[in-house]
Amino acid sequence: MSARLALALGLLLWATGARAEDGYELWLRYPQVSDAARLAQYRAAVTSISVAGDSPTARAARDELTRGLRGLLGTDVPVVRDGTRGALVIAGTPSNSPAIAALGLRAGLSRAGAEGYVIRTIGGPKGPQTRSAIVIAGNSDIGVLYGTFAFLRLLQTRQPIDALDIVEWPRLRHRILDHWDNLDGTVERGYAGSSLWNWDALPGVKAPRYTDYARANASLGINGTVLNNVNAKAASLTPEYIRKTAALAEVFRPYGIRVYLSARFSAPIEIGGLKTADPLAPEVRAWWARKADEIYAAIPDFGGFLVKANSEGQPGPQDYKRTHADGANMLAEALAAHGGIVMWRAFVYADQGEDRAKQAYGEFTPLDGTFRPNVLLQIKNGPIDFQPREPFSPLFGAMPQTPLVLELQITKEYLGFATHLVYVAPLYEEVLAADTHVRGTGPTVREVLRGAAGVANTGTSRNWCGAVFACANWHAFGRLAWNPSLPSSALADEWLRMTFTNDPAFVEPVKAMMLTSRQTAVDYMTPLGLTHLMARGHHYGPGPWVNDAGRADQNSVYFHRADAAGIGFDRTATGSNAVAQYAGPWRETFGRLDRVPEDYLLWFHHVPWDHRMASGRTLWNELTSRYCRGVEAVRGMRATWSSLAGKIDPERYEETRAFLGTQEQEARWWRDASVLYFQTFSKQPIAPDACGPPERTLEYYRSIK
Ligand code: GCV
Repeated sequence: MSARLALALGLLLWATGARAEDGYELWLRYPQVSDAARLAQYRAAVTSISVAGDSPTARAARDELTRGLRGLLGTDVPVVRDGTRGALVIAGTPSNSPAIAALGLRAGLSRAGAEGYVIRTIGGPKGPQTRSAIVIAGNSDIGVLYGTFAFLRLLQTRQPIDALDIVEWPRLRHRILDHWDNLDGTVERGYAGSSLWNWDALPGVKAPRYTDYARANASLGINGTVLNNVNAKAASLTPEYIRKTAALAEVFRPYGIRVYLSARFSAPIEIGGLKTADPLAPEVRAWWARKADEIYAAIPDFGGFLVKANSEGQPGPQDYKRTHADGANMLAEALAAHGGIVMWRAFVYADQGEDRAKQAYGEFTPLDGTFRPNVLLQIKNGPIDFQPREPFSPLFGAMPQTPLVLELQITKEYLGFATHLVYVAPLYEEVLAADTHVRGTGPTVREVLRGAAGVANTGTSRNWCGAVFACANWHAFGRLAWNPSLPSSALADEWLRMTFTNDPAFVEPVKAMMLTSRQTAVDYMTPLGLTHLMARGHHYGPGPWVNDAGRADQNSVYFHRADAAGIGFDRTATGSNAVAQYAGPWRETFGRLDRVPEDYLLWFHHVPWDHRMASGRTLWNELTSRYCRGVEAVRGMRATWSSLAGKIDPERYEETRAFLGTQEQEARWWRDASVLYFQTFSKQPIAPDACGPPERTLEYYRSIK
C-alpha cells in the first residue's frame, strides 16, 4: 500500500467514525481471533468465567478477563459466581475460593509465592470432572491478576490452551518505573508529550488514563512507580503533594503498584525550615521521621524514596562531609518502621580528574556492608550513562553485601529519542546476562539483583511513548523485571503479536528488524566502543567535536580522545586502569588489545589508526565501514517496512514509515558528520562504500544547532 493510500484509508476511518488505531491500547488489544479453528477452540474452552473475591484487585481481574475475552472471542462470556458449577475459567486464591482450595495446587502455589500464579487445565475426560476447566490461581489477589493477564496473553499470541500447566513468579522483588517527571508537567528526557500526572487537577480528578497506566504495568508485573524526577523538588514532599500522591496511589493500588517519591536531600531546609540537612543532626533525623509518618498516614503502602545525591549538582550528605551510607541510612531509618525502602543511586561523578567511568565504584565499594537492610543501591547498567553500548558496571560484582537495583533507561535519551526505532531489549539482555566473574564463573548481573528500575518513556502522547515502537521498550523492561532471563526474541515476538497481529508474514521480518536495531544504532552513532558523542545538552544528533560543556567529563572529546596517533580511551594499566575494577577474567579480556571484544575496543584502549582489525581492515577503515553499515541497516529497515504495507492498520503503519524516513536521514547525518570529524585526526581518505562521500562539509554539520 502506498503512503497516499494509507493516508486515504486513515481519513476514511476517521470520516466514518471507525475507531482509529492510535496505539493507546498498547499491547492490551483484544481484537477477535481471526483464525476460525483457533477461535472455535477458544470458544469451546472458555464458556464462562468465575473470579472469586470482591476486592478491588479481584474486580480488576474480573473486568480484564471479561473485557479481554469479549474482544478475543467476539462474544460476551458469562460470569458465574461459583466456580464449581460449570465455569470454565476459574480464578481465585485458596482462601477466597473453595473450588481452588480443593484442587490440590499446593506444590505449584508454593512455588508461585506471594505474587506468582498457577494456570492449569484440570479435569476433562480423564479427570474427576467431566469437562475440563482452566484454573488461574494465586496466593493473593495480585497473583490472580497477574495470572489473568498471562492467560489473556496466551490467547492474544494464539497459544494452545487445552493442556496448560504453568507456574510463574517474579524473580525480582522490586520492579519499578522511574518517572523523571517534574511538578510543572515537563518530563526530563521525555519525548512523549507532558507528564502523565496532572498535578494541578489532582487529587480531585483521577483521570481514567491513570487506570490504563496501571493496567499496562500490571500486565507486565511492574509493582512500583516513582512519580517524580530524581532531580527532585522538595515541594513533592509537602502536605499538598502528599495528598495528590495519595490519590494516584489509590488508583494504582488494586493493580499491585506502590508509589514512591524521589526525595530531595535538602528538603528539611527548603520546606522544613531547618538550617541544615546534615544526616547526623538529630533535628534532621526527626524531621524525616515525622515526614515518613505523615506520608504513611496518607498512603499506608507507600513504597519509599529514590534519591539522587551529590550527583550533577544535587544536594547530599557529602555537603556535610558525611558518606552516602550516612545519608541513605538516615532516610532508611525513617522508613523502616513503615516497611519502606530507600533506592540510593550510584550515578555519581565529579569533575575531579579521575576517569568518570571509575568514580562510582571508588565511592561505593568502601561502603559495602554499611547500609541498613532497607537500602538498595541503584546502579545504571554501565559505568557512564545509558550509552548505546557500555560494558556492564563493575559495581554489580563488587557490592556483595548490598541489595542492588539495576537502572535501565527506557526513554531513549541517547538513542534518537522516540524518533529512531531502536529496540533496547538486546541491550538489557546483554547486561543482565553479563558474567561478573567475581566467583570465577558467575554470578551474572541478573543473579545479583533485588530489583530493576526503568526510566519511563511515557507521556501524554496518545500512543503513550511518542512512537508505537518505543512502547516495545516499556514492555520489554517490565517483562524482564519479572523474569530477567526472558530472551529478547521472545519478547519482541510477544509484543508484536499483542500490539499488531499474529500474521507471521508481518511478525517475522519486523522482529528481525527490531532485534538488530540496537546494533544498528551503535553502528551509526558510536561504533567499536566509542561513547557519549551526542550533541551537548539535548543529546540528539552527532556532536563528536563537543568540547565546551561546563565540565570536561561531559565533553565528547573527553570520551573519544582522538588524536593524530589514534582514537579511544586508554582504561588499561597504562591509562586510567578502570579495567582493574573488574574481576580477573574481565581484566584480562578488556585489558588486552588482542583479546578485547571489538564492541568495547575504544572504550578500553587508545588504538592506532592503522591497527589491524579482525576483518583485516585498518581501524580507520573499519570505523568508517561500521558507520556506513549502520546507515545501510536503516535503509534495510525502511525497505522491510515498505514491504509490509497493508498488513497492519494504516495509522500505525504510517507513523512508523515516517519515523523510519527520518531515521535514515539522521543515520546518514551521524555517519557523515562523524567520519568527517574523525578524518581530521586520521588524515586518511574515506574508503569508497555504499554510503558514498559525505553529503555536506564538516563545518555545516558543526553548525547545526
Ligand atoms: C535526571 C543523565 C541525564 C540527566 C539525568 C541524569 C541522571 O545525566 O542527562 O538528564 O538526570 O543522567 O540519571 O540523574
